[in-house]
Amino acid sequence: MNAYMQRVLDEVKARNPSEPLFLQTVEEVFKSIEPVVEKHPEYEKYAVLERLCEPDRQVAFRVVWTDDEGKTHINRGFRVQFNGSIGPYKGGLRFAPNVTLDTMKFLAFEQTFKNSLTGMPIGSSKGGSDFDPRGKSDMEIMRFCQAFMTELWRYIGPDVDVPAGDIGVGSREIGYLYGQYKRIKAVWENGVITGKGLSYGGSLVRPEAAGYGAIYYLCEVLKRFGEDIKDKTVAVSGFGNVAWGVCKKVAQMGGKVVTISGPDGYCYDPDGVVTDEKISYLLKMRESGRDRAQDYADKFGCEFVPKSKVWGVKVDIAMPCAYQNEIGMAEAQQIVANGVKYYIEVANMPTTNEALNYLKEHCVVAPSKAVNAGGVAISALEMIQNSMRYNWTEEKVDNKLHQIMTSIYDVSVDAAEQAGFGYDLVAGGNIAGFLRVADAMIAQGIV
Ligand code: 2IT
Repeated sequence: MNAYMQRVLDEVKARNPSEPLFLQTVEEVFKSIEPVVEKHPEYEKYAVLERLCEPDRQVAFRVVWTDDEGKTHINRGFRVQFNGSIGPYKGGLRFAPNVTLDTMKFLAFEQTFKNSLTGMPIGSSKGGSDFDPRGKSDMEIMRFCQAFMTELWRYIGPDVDVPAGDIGVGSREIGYLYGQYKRIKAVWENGVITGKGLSYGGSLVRPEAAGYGAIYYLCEVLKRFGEDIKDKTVAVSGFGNVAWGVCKKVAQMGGKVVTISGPDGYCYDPDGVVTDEKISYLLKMRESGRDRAQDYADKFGCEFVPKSKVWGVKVDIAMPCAYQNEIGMAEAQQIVANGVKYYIEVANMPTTNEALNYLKEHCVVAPSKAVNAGGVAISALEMIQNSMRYNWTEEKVDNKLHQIMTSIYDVSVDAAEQAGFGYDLVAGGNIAGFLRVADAMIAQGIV
């Protein structure tokens, strides 16, 4: 690695001794952007990489709430505002027991590149809490969301930082969070949060956006190899919002998602998650708060494999839609051994760096930063609609999503080729995302 990049990487490591996830994504990005950093000596002069790797600010706060029995609980809340050079900070909120500052930092760092790739004016952030939504009543969820927003509101705003959902934060939580923001500020700042319900400023297609966008991107990849999605089998992990959108779009296009999974194991459905009933059942499973994949197998009479991941199933396309680092070397070897030709990351950073390098040697690999950018892209369109106080039709939003995903694919292919990587969607996504942010940072001076 070039001397400047090595020095910055050493500094980042020294400054983040207990943030392995954050270091993982920084190392992965640095590998891709080396040729463009070599070409631009001004990046070193203006300390672009140093600034790129240190968040603008990070807040941590106590969240105190009471359960239905009147017992008091304490959780930790976070918001990491990483890079504000191309627009107001933008990124989701994750409620899950394993959330730490490290989780927030890696997600916010990835968001910098993702949001830049969308071509929309959005900076990067991420937030959340180590609150575990599993088994909580509706009123407990509401009180938690209100307590969380009672701290968060002072750091956000439609032109400041705009949260949305992520794991554990769906339309119900967004509603409670928005309601509390409005109550505290006594204003209708509709664009302060995205993923809202349609009755109070949400955008059509936002719930499906991450999954649909992933499939639009996948279609571009398949096109390059003279293939399409019809009759292809797809392995999906997870059964949340993103997996749901993927199943729905794959079914519409004549393909078949044959697996879903949860922390308890995976379901193998050779007929595919293709009917309306099956696809809507995924939503019910999520709403139930049980976090249990076996419910699907019980309901539709298909095979359930406890305590296992889906990657042993033979399919054409693998699409991890669950959690970070769910694919390490062992899983990557299974995927390759099964002859999977397309490895399309959808969840944020689902692959360890070692596994990612291995997969790149054997399959066509697409990176989550680009593939799942449809979610935040439609969030940006929701902000536009809110500022106009006017809503676009489903067709219009869906067309824009399609265009944005095609453009992300195209700019990634071009960027990788120009930097000498050949057809490398991982490198291309990182480079294209980086260049726009670096340009804006230099233009705005040392800040
Ligand atoms: O990871 C992501 O891009 C999201 N959870 C969506 C963020 C957003 O602001 O819509």
